Amino acid sequence: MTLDSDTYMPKSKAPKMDDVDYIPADLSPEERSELEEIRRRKGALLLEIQRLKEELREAIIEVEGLESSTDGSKTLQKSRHVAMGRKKFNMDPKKGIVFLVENELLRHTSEDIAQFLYKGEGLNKTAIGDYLGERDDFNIKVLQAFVDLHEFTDLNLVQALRQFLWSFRLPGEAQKIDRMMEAFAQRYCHCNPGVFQSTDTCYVLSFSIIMLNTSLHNPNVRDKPSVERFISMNRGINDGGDLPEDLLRNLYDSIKNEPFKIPEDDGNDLTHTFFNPDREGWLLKLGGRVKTWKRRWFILTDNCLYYFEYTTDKEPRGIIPLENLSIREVEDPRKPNCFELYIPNNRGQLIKACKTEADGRVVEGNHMVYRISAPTPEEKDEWIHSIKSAVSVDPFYEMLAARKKRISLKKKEEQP
Ligand code: 4IP
Repeated sequence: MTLDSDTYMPKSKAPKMDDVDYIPADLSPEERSELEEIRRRKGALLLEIQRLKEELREAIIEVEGLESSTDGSKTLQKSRHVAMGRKKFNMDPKKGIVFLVENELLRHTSEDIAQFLYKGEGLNKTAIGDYLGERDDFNIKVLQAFVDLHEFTDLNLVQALRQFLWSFRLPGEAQKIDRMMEAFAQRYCHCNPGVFQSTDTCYVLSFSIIMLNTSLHNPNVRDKPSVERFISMNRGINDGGDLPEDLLRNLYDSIKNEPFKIPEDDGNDLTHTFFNPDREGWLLKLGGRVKTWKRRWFILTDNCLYYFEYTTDKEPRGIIPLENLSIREVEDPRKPNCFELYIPNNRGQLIKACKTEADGRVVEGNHMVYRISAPTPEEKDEWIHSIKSAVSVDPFYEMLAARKKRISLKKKEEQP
């Protein structure tokens, strides 16, 4: 049993000094009243402590509220800045990045910027493509880091291209495309060692696939390549050898079943305009010493303009290679929606072309300009756009050709 230290009575039973009613019997009347006074003041103090505690609690709640609202406004301000940075980026990618870095919302490292572009939240894919396509060393590092964020392991080339071409929009400039596709091919080969003999093979096949996508899914292209044609188009690209037929068949089927999804921020689908500007339709062509307008079926393909008398004709009446030609809109007093093919800075040269005479002989063309009239202003614009794209595609085909040459040279070097 434990005893109360004050009264030496069993603890449970011992009256306590704290008990409001307890007054020891041996106290004098003065001591009693003093005790009562102490108890009264003690009660008052306890009440005061209680009140202070309440007050303190309220103050803490208030301070916490204040702190969280400061945090809230900081967060709000930060997200406003981020949104502003994104807007700036979409208008001018470089300025957008500078803004985000200056406001400490983004670190100026190629990895951090690549992450930001890869997440792409609120970013225009054309702007991402523009930034990644820039030529300076830092942007090239960002491009590298960006491409390295893509995981291509165990994906076939079409699946990898789907992922890659969806993450930004390829810019229209050949050099930029070259850098990006080179980075893609390197990354793909790194993730999938042994699939291709070299990154050149992967690069060339990637373009072959992108062009196949256009040919198969662009309604302007009538002549849809068969799988056999696709296979034969890619003969010898595996460092001189052929790629396995099964692989090419799989890639072909994959594209045939599902076209590439290409970001279309500005309403244009790059693969339809840049890679393959093919188009066909009826146009009027002005010809002859005595000028006459002839209705001809025009086909734009392989960087050439072919014209036929009938859509079913096997042989064209004329072929105009577009290399070195320019195109301009012109007003004609007799026909609407006119445009002209011409040689820039021409000093009396004829446009290189050929045509079939009435007796079947094929002769050189004799035009300084080809004046053409489209049925509607819209068709005129579309033809001009397609022909311009066909002309601008040139450096790009040269680059592809250079790769192919490299592959065949390698093969020759390897031969004893
Ligand atoms: C012909 O007029 C056609 O306009 C030809 O166009 C044209 O050749 C001839 O030019 C022109 O004389 P007629 O049919 O009235 O004879 P197409 O070949 O489309 O029929 P181009 O060079 O425009 O094709 P010349 O320069 O060959 O006379």
